[in-house]
Amino acid sequence: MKIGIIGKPNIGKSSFFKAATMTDIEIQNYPFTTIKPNIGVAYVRAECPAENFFKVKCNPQHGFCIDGQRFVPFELVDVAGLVPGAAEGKGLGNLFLDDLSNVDALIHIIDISGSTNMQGEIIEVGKNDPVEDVKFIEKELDDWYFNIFMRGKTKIERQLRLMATDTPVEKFIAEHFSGLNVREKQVIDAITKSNLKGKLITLWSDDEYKTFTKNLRLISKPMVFAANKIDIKSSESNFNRLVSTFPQYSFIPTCALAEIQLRFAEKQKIIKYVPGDNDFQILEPNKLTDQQKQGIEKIRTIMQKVNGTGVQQTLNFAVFNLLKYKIIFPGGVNKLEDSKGNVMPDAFLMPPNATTLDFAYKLHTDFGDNFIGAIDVKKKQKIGRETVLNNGDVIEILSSK
Ligand SMILES: Nc1nc2c(ncn2[C@@H]2O[C@H](COP(=O)(O)OP(=O)(O)OP(=O)(O)O)[C@@H](O)[C@H]2O)c(=O)[nH]1
Ligand SMILES: [Mg+2]
Repeated sequence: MKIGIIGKPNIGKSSFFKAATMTDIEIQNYPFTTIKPNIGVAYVRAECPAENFFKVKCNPQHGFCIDGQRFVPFELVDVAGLVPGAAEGKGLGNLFLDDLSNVDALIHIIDISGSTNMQGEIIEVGKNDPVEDVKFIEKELDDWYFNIFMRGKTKIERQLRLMATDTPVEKFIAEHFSGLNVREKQVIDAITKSNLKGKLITLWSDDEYKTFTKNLRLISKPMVFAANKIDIKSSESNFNRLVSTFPQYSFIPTCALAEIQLRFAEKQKIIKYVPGDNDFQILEPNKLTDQQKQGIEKIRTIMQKVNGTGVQQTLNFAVFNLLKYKIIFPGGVNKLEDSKGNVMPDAFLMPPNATTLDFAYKLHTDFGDNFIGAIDVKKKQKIGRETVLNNGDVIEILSSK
């Protein structure tokens, strides 16, 4: 599972990425700092059953666990900034959207303070309207899908003519969009949502092509908005305006800069901070200058206002709310350790409809092929191969080998 970061230049995409992945990448206060994509590991935060349910200490082999909060890894991608007209080659163009073609969801970062213009140049705070930022990125993404569709339309129509009349069009459309990770089910949903069910593709109007590709984009690349730079004045009124202008979207106030500072201070053991918490504790007040103390208290004030820095909240929203993924832990009724004695060492992100059998295959092909049953370890109950798993389940797979 992979999530991409998108937005216009110079609004904090790489800062968000750096905070989430703790990798040392370039961040500057001018547009187009990032050209080549940054790819890294970010984490989703969830209750760890080891500490919270079984009351034992765990030893994660991937990700980590702090105070009963498990951090499970997934891939995050940060790309160059988009500017209006990117589809026609403005700015760096939109070729780098290819770097986002196989992501499952997008985090759209906005400068909520309105202190960057459409090209990402610094302007007076509040002079740019973030509502326009939402609109133009949507247009660029819609153009991206529309242009891909139009390039393949003739081929899709030809394929349909060659096939039996009842061959479903979604098969060919999904094939055409396979580079963007689009699945047949998503094409069917987009056709239904566009009221085009049963209408021959050759009879679709230009507007219907547009509606369909927009819906396909929304379904196959669901998006959450991070309203970044919430620490700057005038952000609050902009935030409220965005929420009322786009009631259909989800906006999370973020301060990527604060999250970077907190994670660094935590690394240096100056503070105790668990990513996603809405507060932190200063461990070594003597190590801080008055100025540093003031700075860190300013961060606390922002966190209290918007319930944390918003970075972890946005990552969690993308994984659990947009994609509806679930975290499943392998374990045994009689034994929570692996062969090396690590307690609940693994945690897997599974798609929404994943069954016990899917999980068996995720663990090992042999477990899937030789599946004879499974146990819900928390409930100590047998479950069937077709049982759809719940977030936080601990599952033991029984196999004949
Ligand atoms: N005040 C404030 N500044 C921020 C925040 N997040 C990022 N910045 C600043 O915004 C500027 C741009 O940050 P980047 O992370 O490089 O932005 P970007 O969107 O990756 O920029 P490009 O790669 O050029 O498109 C830097 O000066 C950051 O320090 C924030 O939450 N608050
Ligand atoms: Mg960048």
